[in-house]
Amino acid sequence: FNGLTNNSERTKLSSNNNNVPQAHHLVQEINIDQVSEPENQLVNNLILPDAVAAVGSNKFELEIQLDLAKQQENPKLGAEGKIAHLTDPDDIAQGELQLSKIALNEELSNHISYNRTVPDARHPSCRNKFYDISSLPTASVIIIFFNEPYSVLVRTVHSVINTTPERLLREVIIVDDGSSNIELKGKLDYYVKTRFSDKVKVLRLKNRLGLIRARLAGARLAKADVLVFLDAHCECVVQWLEPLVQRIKEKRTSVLVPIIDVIEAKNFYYSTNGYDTFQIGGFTLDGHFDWHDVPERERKRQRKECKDDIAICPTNSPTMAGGLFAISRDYFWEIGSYDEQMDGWGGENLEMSFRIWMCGGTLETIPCSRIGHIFREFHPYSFPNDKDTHGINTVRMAIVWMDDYQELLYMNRPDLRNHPDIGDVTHRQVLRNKLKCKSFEWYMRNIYPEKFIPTRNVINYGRVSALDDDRYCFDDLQQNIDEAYNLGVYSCYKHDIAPSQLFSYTYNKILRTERSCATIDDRRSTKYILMIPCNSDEEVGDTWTYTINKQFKHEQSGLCIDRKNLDKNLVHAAVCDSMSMTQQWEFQKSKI
Ligand code: LR7
Ligand code: MN
Repeated sequence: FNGLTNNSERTKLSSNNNNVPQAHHLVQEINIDQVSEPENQLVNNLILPDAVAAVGSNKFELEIQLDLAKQQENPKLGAEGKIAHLTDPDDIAQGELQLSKIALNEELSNHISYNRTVPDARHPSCRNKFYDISSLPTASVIIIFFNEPYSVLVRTVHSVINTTPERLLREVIIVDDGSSNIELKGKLDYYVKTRFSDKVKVLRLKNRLGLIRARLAGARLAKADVLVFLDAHCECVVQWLEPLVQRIKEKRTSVLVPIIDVIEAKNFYYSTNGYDTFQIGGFTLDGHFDWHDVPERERKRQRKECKDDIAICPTNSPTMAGGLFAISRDYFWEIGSYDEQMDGWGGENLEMSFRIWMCGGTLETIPCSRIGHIFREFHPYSFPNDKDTHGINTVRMAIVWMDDYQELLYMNRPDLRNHPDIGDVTHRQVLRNKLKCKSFEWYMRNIYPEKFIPTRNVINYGRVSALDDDRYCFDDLQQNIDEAYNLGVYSCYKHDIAPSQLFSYTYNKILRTERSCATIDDRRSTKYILMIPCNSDEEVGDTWTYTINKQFKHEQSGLCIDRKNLDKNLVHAAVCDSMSMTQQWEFQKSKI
């Protein structure tokens, strides 16, 4: 269970771009002319070729030597992906400061070897797999970055090279999306030239184009059979690439994601959560990616497809997180690459997920491929013109791909309705026609049938208001809805249904929101109504009767939802009383 991931994806945009530390006083100016071509280029490890030693006085060389010296202080720090700690009080303070400013302990990263190992977190069956390297497709790995901490980025490149058979790795393309951090300029160029073979290429974008166009720029340069995209803060588990390219060899139109492990931003701990508990992707109707357990439906399909070993069977995933995936290069372009007019960050992952499924491809998690990703509590950068690029991109996606389901997005994000910055999406609609893609309804019924739709298979939906008093509507009271929370009441919103007040009562007699189902919390003397996370109706046992007296009666306990003696605006379950006004509720709809 990737506990951090939901929060990471849903993190509020933060804008402390100016605070990105540029502490490397040794770099005064950039002069790439000083970089001499080494004759003897080494891909792996940090052995200095003679030709490079000769330019040891170069200021970048000096700085790199200092970096390496730092890592030599404790060469085993963080090895095997273990928790790492700084010891020097100044370093510790510096790390704390960076955590608060860029959501990552850069100082700690600077002390950990570029070549540290991570644990082999794979299912044991993966180790018995044989891959015929000489017959597999080759890969171009594309790593985009914007003001990424230097040592984190460099470690990502080392990790890719250290864990990949030479023959399969055609090239690593690192794309600088207009970073301002000076360490990522001349010093990085010098490092790449002197420490890596020309397998590693640096592509510089003149201006910041956002992650979607940065990936496109990298893809245009790539030459291998398969494109692999990675975030700039990843570390790979041994043999991560083979199962991906193998699968693409078997099925050209499969788009593949590894299991994504969590690397902790504060201590670089590589946490694996066991090998058989990985999750797949879903989405929420406010336009965000989220994680879910593999449903029984998919397990059934796998039992047919991979009789021998279900645990490592390719696992269909309705969506992907977006940052780490492999796709045939030809297929990437055939299927419409990306929507080039998407700016900044966000939305492209759901767009690509829906497009792949609707237009004839498959999106699969490959369990024998595992990659760690550093999850940060907030974004360390601000967004172009401070726009909500995630929201805008998501509307672009929804107009093209979601058909009538678009309305559900606006119900959950009223601010995105008729947003002025959406731009034109005609070319993407033309693409959808050209590729003869299926409908979103088809996608929902066949690829993500367990997803609950608040307006489908329901007896009623809308806001739930006290019968006689519109100061009381069911409301989540802005609690964290990714976890269990207590049902509350709040003033009914007048004009539209507020997302926090959107409830459904299903044919299965479940009282729920998009993501939570109502049960009773009987751990305390006051029996609060507990809303617990649920994806499908099958996940919760509790049912409710809507009585002739307009009560919600809990069938298992016989109690009714009551707003008497509100405590912190929370309702509770009480003995049913058909005369009590505080137990009477009705669904209302306005403007939907
Ligand atoms: O303007 C930018 N230009 C960039 O080049 C902003 C970012 N970037 C780079 C950045 O340096 C990083 O390498 O783009 C990459 C992704 O940015 P992150 O790491 O800030 O994003 P994230 O990991 O929080 O977000 C996830 O969702 C994004 C939606 O647009 C992207 O698809 C990210 O790739 C994606 N990350 C993952 O899927 C990793 C797994 C995490 C989860 C969930
Ligand atoms: Mn990331």
